This record gives sequence, C-alpha cells and structure tokens, in this order.
Amino acid sequence: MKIVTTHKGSDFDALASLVAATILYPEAKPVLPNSVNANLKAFLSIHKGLFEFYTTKEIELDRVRTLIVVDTSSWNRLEGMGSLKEKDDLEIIVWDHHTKGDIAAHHKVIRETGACITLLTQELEKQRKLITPIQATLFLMGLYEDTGNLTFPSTLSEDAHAAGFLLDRKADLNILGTFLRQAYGKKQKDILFHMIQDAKREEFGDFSLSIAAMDIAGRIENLAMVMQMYREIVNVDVAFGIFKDVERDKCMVIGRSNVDSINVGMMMRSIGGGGHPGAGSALIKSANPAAVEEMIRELVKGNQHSSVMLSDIMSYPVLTVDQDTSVEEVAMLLRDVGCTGMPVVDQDEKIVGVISRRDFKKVKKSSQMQSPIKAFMTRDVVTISHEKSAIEAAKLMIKNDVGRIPVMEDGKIIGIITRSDAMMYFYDLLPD
Ligand SMILES: [Mn+2]
Repeated sequence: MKIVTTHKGSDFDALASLVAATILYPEAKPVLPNSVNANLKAFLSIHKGLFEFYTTKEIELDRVRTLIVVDTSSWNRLEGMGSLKEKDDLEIIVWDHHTKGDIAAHHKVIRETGACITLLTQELEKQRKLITPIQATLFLMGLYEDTGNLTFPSTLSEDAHAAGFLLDRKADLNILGTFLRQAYGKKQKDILFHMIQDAKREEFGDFSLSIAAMDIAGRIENLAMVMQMYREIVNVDVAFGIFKDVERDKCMVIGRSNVDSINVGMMMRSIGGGGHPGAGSALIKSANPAAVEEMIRELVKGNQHSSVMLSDIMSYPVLTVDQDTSVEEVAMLLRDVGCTGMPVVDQDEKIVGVISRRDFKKVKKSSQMQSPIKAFMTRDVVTISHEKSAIEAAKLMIKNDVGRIPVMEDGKIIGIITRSDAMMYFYDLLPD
C-alpha cells in the first residue's frame, strides 16, 4: 500500500500538496492529520465530500510499502507515523520546501520555494495532468497563504509562475478571498463591538483622537486589524487601543494614525515598542490601563510639538548651477559632488529649471557640450513649500515621477528633498 501524508496542524499549503500528490500518485491513499488549522477546518467543513481523506487510524501501517510526505521532512511533524520510522523495507518520497528535515528519503524534491505546492504544481504542469478548477483554487490558496499573496521575501519567480498556471486552470479568486480572510472571527468581532460601545472621541488641535481600553483573555490574533477597523468606524484621525491581558498581566498597546503630526512608530518606540508613522504597537508588562492611557495622552501632546517638517528631513545646503554654465562643466560638477541632478538658477538665484541624468540624454553631439545648460534643462520645476509635510512631498514625487524636489521659502530654495530623504522618514530610520 502507498500512502501520502503531511504535517500536523495542516495549513492550506499542506492540504494542497496532499491533494496534488494524489494526482501524481493516483494509487496513494491520502492521510490527513486530525489536527488542522482553523482556516482549513472551515474550508473542509464546506467542501466535505469533494475530497476524500483517511485518518491515521484507518490505515494499517504494517501494510504500507511506500510513504510519500509533503510540506515537511521531519518525523516529529507527522501524526501517528512513528512505527514507520523503524521499517527497513519502506520506500520514502518527500516533496518539501523546508530544507532541514530528518526523514531519509529515497526520492526527494526539496527546494526552498515560497510554498510546497509550487514544486508539485510544476510537476503537474510538466506531466500535463488535468486539474479541476476546485483543485486549482485549493492549490492557489496554499500558494498564497505560504507566500503572503506572493509578498513574503521567500517568494521565488517559480511561485509566481505556478500562480499564473493555476489561474489559467480557473482557480477562483472569490473563493480564495473567503477562506484566507478568516482572521476577523467571532473573538475579534466581540472586541470591536465592545470598543465601539464605549468609544470616546476628543478633538486635539487639528486632529481627532480616540483611546479605547479593554480587558482580553489570552492571546487574540489580529488585534491590529481590529484597531484599523475601529479607527475607521469611530471616524477619528488617531486611535489607540489598550488591551489588558489579565492572566499574563500585560498590556498590548496598538496605535493607528493617518495624520502627519502623530507619528505612532516614534511614540511606541519611546515606550519600548516600534512601528511606522501610521501604525505601531508596544507590549508593556504589568501595567495598569489607566496609567497607560495617561502616558499615551502625554505622548500625543508632546508629539505635536515635535512633528516632522520638511525642513527636518530635507538635504541642504543645496548646490545650484547657473543657467549659462556649459553642459560640460555641469556634468563635471555633478560627477565631483556625486549627484544625479541639480536645480538651475538665473542671475537673481531664482529657480528656472532642473537638470537630471534624463536631460543629459538629450545631448547628442560633442559640440553641444559647450552649450549653456539652459538649452537642455527641464523647465517645469516641481517645488514644495517648507511648511508642507513629508507625505505631501512623497505624493508629489510619485505624481510627477521626480526623485528630488526643491524646498522653497519666500521664493528661495532652502533645501532639497530627495526620494531617500522621504524613505528615511517613512521607514523610521531617522535618529530620535
Ligand atoms: Mn508550506
């Protein structure tokens, strides 16, 4: 007898790989562990009958001649297969994307792809096996779950290729969305409802704020998403949730902001957590929620005075070049200072254009190297007032496809904000 099985606490990648293996090895009986994760349980309860599985108990392990293992290569992740470990004449085949395992296989396909189902999908494609739309949907679900919709750094082009193949085989994205977005369940809903019932809202200068505090029992997943929904429903610019886990005597603080003046990441860092300007969290040991709320209020007040202005993150002094300078001289200057572009000014230091690498491509003949730079510069200059925020600067860069924007005060250039300045700000790389 041949059997195919996968790891305990099975996820969609495990189930998908199990089903795919039964297409590649039609005579193998699929054995699904009893312990499967919550998303998978929901999927199986609805798709009962579409897939047939055996439990370990239903299999006479003595009669197993071939064991096929997918999405793991470790004995201790299998359920009830211990006796097979000692069997001498057992043939073992492993398909896995985890490279550290202790199962000694006779045949194996083990590579570090984003999902195990990618490896099996490649084989199905190679062997031109028929797969049904519901199988394709399940396979794509496994692929998306293990690769975070192809966004995890472990994702390879092979994973994306497999996703394309499965979409060609009519994988249904509507079904996918239903099962992969189970993170908002009953627990999360109850918490959100409680928070909304007690929601307080206060105006704080130029933004609105709401702080919600509540007790929770044990670990609750996806509180960050609950906070995001809370902020949207209560309709405030800034929201903080203080979740006290009574048993473990810990407070989880989660913040969300969509105004520049409140940098949640910076605030959370000052109380031992972390995050980005728009979102952050911190875990505080044995804290009392009232004290935490007071602390957040103080931080919000303090944060307002130190909100980041463009003048804090721009680069200066700014090198400019006169519009009558020759192309050759400008090219040399740029090379010497290691810049890719520069504002061009007239005699009164007024900005009249910018020169960038793109403009130099317009220079075709060597005689043009002696022409004034104004003949090649870009005349439509995007500038920004020093009073604007980093987010506004970044939006301008995206809209106009420019990497540097002169920062103006009273008609004069006082600095320049570059793409990397903006990125430094967004990724919180600024020194505190
Ligand atoms: Mn996997």
